[in-house]
Amino acid sequence: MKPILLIAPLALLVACSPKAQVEPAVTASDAWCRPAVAGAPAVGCYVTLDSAADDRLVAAQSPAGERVEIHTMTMDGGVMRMRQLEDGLPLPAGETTALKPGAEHLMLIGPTSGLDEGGEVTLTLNFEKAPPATVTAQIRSAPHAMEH
Ligand SMILES: [Cu+2]
Repeated sequence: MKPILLIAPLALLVACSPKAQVEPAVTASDAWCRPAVAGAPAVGCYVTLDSAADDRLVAAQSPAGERVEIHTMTMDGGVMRMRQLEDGLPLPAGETTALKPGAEHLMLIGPTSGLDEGGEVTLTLNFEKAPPATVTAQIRSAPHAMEH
């Protein structure tokens, strides 16, 4: 019994030691937006985020629209509805968070010019802790993986 009793407090000590500090940093990749059809009030934009530390996407801006909102899709009585995430989108440490059609996405409200198929727009993403990330989003109708 004695050796086991000695090992247990040691294991507790290891478990309680502080984790190595991870610098908050978010990598944004694979950004794309849907083309704006004439008169469309908004278009969806999508991006893949990799966060080193626990963080949160809190805001986004683009020169190609009046404002950018963070949305999610929820089922409501069999109907998919969009809802703004007022508190932003959590980004768990070390995980990949993909904003994609049918799930979390960015909504570019009041799209201006330059949102034609094949074009590009700039998105700036703001995080709770990590420095802002600016990405170039390709304008296309569907993600590459869904074109086949
Ligand atoms: Cu939306």
